[in-house]
Amino acid sequence: MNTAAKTRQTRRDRERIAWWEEARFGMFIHWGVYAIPAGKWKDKAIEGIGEWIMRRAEIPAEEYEQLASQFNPIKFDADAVAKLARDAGMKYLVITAKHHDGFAMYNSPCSDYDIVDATPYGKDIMADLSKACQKYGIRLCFYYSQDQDWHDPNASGNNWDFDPATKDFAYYLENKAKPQVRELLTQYGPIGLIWFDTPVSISLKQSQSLSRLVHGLQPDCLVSGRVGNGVGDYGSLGDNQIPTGRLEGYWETPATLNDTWGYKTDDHNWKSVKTLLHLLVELTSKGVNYLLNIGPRADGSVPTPSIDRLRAIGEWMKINGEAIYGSKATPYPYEFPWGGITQKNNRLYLLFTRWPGEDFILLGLRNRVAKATLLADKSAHIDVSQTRDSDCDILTLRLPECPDPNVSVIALDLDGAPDVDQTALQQTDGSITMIASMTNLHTPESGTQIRIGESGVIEDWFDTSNWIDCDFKVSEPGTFEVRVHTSALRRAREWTGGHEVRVDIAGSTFRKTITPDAWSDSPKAQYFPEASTVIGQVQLDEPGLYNIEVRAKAINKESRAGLSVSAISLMRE
Ligand code: JFZ
Repeated sequence: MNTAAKTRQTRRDRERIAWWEEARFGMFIHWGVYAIPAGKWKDKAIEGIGEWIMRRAEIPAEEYEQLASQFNPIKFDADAVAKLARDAGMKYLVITAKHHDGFAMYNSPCSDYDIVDATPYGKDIMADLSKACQKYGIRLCFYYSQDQDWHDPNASGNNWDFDPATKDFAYYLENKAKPQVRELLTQYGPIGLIWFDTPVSISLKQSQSLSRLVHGLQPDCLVSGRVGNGVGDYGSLGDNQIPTGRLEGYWETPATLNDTWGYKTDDHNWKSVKTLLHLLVELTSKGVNYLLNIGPRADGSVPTPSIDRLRAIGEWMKINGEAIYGSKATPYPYEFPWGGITQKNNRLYLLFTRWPGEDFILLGLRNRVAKATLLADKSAHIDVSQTRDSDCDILTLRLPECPDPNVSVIALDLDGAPDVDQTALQQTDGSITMIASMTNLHTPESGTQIRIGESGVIEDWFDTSNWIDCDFKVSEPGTFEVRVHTSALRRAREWTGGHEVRVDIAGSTFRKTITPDAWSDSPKAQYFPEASTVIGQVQLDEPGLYNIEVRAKAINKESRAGLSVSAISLMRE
């Protein structure tokens, strides 16, 4: 069962997740003794994310654990960290209690390998953080690596010190992981969620037993989907992953401010405030929580670029937060190049990452719009006019000057719940976009069946007897360039093409090899590359409803992703 498909919820499930759905935006904190090497080991730069240095450099556990004796974060200020989360507009805070390196960043009675017993600092930062979070109204949550533990011979992940053949994961689970989860849920007051991670060895029964343990100790505490095996109260997308189109169910994306979770001296690749706000729009408009990470240094201080960015987001949230908190995903089945849409009660929020200029047209909204309000300047006048043309509803807004070069928000008061045409309509720029979740999937009785994966992209297309089709509506006829878009997936981050497709549209048939004619520069493609392949040009002479079919004539056997179609697009020339 896919966690996110957990739409078959009990009333208890709905009660438990209500605060999290309202929150929409949280702080992740990756902090541990790995902040001491900070990406370097014996003067050598170690590739990859900072908290993985023990594994990437295959540091013997006996050597790595000496770091604890150097860990003395006298600059750590729990109050300042919780206040930073509050000032950023974040409503929950997830901190690494025990990451894959096995070191407990809290007072763990069941292990001496912890911040109180093994470091000169000797204080329990989680006790301080618990008080500070209560003071600022932030829900305290813990990240716990329940499967990988490179300090323990019975956990997964450390094959350079321990023989995998002798591991007894059940022993580890019962004698370290569960006791520590129990400690976290009994020592620090109410906990919002336990963020489990990398379920590599854990069985379904073991994932279920962990979830029962959490709910048994704190019934209101959520369990993240990375507890494994489709268990959990919500789903975790891949790191920094943005889905294609809106998602059903409950999802969260963990994301970095630069490219590492744990602090690295040399990672200065900080995302701009504009990019971070665009990511917030991308995720919230698709119904996905944004869990944005900071990585404190070994001395406990928080890098200034992190602080500056989070404070700037907080300033934006003060003005526009109503479009984020408690909002639900867009009622539209496709995406827009100008930004994203959220909805709450009988309001639509248009979050512009690109200001359209004087006139803005939105198609397919059947509601009457009573009022349009610019959140950054509620006194600004916005002319609203609505017409209908060739059975398509047209909303036109006459816009004021753009108030915020990063993201500006317009709220539309509707005459009822949003009612939107679900057809792929031709937009004012001539484009028509059919994202994967809008297509009809045709699967064979036997063989691998295609499906819409957790990130909204078609997955498991390895069998040529699968095919897809989609209707779309043309309002301005002409010659259209047809493209098929394919994306990397969580399980196959490298984009692969080489598949042979056949496309049938308006009586024309095209055959093409999937190659990257263009790469997407959208935020979602930063960590998961997406390419489009030009299929050909087609003449559509009449306005009206059309259909397009895509078949696979050959699948590249080298590809782990298969024919991972994310969208089909037409652009009028
Ligand atoms: C995991 C950790 O290994 C990492 O150190 C960090 O804590 C991150 C938030 O979570 O990394 C993952 C786990 C799962 C995926 C990617 C990175 N995934 O499923 O794509």
